[in-house]
Amino acid sequence: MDILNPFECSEEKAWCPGCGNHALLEGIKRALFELEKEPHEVLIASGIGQAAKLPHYINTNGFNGLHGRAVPPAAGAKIANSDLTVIIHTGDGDSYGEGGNHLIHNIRRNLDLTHFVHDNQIYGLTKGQASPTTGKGHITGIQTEGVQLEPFNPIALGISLDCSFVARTFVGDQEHMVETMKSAIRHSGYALVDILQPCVVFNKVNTFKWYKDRVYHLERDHDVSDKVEAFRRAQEFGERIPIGIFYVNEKPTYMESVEYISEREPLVRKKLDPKSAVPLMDEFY
Ligand SMILES: Cc1ncc(C[n+]2csc(CCOP(=O)(O)OP(=O)(O)O)c2C)c(N)n1
Ligand code: SF4
Repeated sequence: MDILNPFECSEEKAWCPGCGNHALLEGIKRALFELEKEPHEVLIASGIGQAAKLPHYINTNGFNGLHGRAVPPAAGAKIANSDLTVIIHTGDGDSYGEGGNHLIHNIRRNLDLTHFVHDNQIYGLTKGQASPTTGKGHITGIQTEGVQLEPFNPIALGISLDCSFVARTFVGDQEHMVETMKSAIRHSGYALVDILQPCVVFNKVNTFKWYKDRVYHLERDHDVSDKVEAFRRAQEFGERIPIGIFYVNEKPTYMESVEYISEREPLVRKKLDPKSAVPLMDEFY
């Protein structure tokens, strides 16, 4: 244990040895430490799944909600306390399946949230059913003849919705992952980062080696403001898989663009006056 890192937590982890979540957890602790954040300044919100256990294993504020519902409480916390660094950790099933609607509309709202999707291309916690990112033809215990549907493309979705920051990284490239995490956390606006990770038990197709053999860095001169080129690169997922920051679209955040919020003090700084509740209690009692 690195006693110098205030994000360390001694809670025993309920993940298999070799699960990509271990490297991801180490990466987020390092990213926050290198950004000189303090544990009390950070909130990590998650839903349900193996990925969603992450707030249990890091020393920050945490919110563990319902499957697919990590984004709304994260958005609420940010609106109530804009000083917080709010980070969402979800699985691919959690955010691209059940919680897809929240993802879409929060990309549109552009709150200053960082969203890390642990993409193991499978439902890990519920024992290996296909998720939206599982490849076509992949045989699982339920999809016994192979997945019939085309996989969901989160990078293309983010770019098409003009998401303000869209990136992909891989747990097997720790330097790249930590730097991408730091850029996403520093970014003002909704930052969506798809993080490729193996599930060593239930995904025998997209293994660590499978990813390692395919991922390569987007070129240094990749123009993150070029939406058409970013979209073109987002189509590449097969024998070669680009990782890096695909698209950055600087625009006002929700807090800046909604007058009702931007003109008022965040809720968390308002003085409480318990007496002001009395007329309401009288009215409804
Ligand atoms: C509303 C609801 N639907 C379904 C479930 C069952 N469920 C729990 S976790 C999960 C899938 C988790 O997969 P993913 O989000 O990809 O995360 P992973 O476990 O792979 O990290 C499902 C379907 C649930 N708990 N609640
Ligand atoms: S089943 Fe898969 S996702 Fe769950 S802890 Fe094990 S390796 Fe990780």
